[in-house]
Amino acid sequence: MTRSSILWETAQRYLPGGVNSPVRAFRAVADDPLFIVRGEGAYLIDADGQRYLDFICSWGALFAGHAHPHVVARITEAAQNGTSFGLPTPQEVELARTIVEAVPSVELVRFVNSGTEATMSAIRLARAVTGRSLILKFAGCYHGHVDALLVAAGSGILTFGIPGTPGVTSGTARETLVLPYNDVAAAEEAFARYGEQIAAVIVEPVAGNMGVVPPVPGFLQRLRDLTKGSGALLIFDEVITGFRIGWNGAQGKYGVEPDLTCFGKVIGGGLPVGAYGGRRDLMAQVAPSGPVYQAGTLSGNPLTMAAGLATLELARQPGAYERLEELGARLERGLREAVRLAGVPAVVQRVGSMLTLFFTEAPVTNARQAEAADTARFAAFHRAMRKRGILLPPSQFEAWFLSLAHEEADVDRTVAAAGEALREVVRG
Ligand code: KE4
Repeated sequence: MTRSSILWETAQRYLPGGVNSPVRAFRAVADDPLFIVRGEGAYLIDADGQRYLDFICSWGALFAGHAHPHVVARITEAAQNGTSFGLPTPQEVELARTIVEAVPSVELVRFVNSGTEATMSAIRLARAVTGRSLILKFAGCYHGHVDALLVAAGSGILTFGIPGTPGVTSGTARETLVLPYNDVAAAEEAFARYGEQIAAVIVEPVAGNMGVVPPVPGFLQRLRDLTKGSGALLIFDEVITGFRIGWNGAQGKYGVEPDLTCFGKVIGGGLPVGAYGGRRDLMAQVAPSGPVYQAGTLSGNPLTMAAGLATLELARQPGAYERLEELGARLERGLREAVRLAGVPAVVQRVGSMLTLFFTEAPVTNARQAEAADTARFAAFHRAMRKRGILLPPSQFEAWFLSLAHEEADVDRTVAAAGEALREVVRG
């Protein structure tokens, strides 16, 4: 018995499904999960001493790579002063200022402890300031496990949502409309029919949770125009893309300013974090400056703030994003060539340092096309890559991430392994 298999057996005795988040159970790739004991730069080491080149990067949070000395030093220094005070600290003011100065649409920001809390708070604020109830989201976009956003599309494109999981009531789901991503006509129809009832549209400006699906030209701007025209708010869920695809996030890349933005992952440098922010007149409605209640014992935690500040200091170094763009492009080129040589129907979709290899013929622009991917073939590919010491996110519908710790040699090794793994998968 390996240490990992003993841990896996034990974990299932104490944790639902043996994990603290479903995707970590590796069910989508029909494999046993890893138990990680250490991270080093672009690498993870499991309980049996196996080293893996890591493309999960804690689902995008580890922008600077694992255990970066600068990040560890800042967390250690903060920890030596105490872990939490439940009172304001200088670090939260400093990180808030960094975010406000980096993202033009954000004039005030509030820290919370997860992306879920960020989106939950943002839609509560939107409903409060508009006095409306309806939320519009897009199939394939994930915004955390908020009841109002764990909603599946109704029977027709313009029918209200149905609970996406047991425990979400039909009453809650009925206040959420779910449309196809990148479908401008459907969004126009929804606003024509329900515009006056819509409190907010929430969207991943680059989808990462159906695999990487970029916005088609004009999609985000159309959402901006439709929301402005109807008095609804536009919320960008930049929990993944914030400080990941650029210093100004997806809104900077695509030139569309939302009313509210949700952040997570990178701004906490691997410690629990979320944040929501936006126009001053909106955020000023949040308690205690306004009536919209939201609170959190560990919000703005000094260790998280220290990790976030250290990570953003590394991100804003000259050339950081250019380097990630070069590595991402190198990986994309290499994977496309490997797919061509193996003769496998697959597409590679990338924005900056986040990408997905879909086992499907045609480009993916929405959830229905993503769901057409051959998930069994992805699972076989994932296992073949793991066997070669390359750790991909254990689901076809996730993004691979590069960090500042990845190097050209890591990318070239991954491309070579992918060539072998694809040939193995094709042989079946
Ligand atoms: P958390 O509550 O997990 O911190 O964030 C929720 C969330 C919100 N918005 C977006 C765009 C997100 O991607 C997420 C969380 N992402 C997933 C992976 N794609 C987290 C991994 C997991 O659930 O274990």
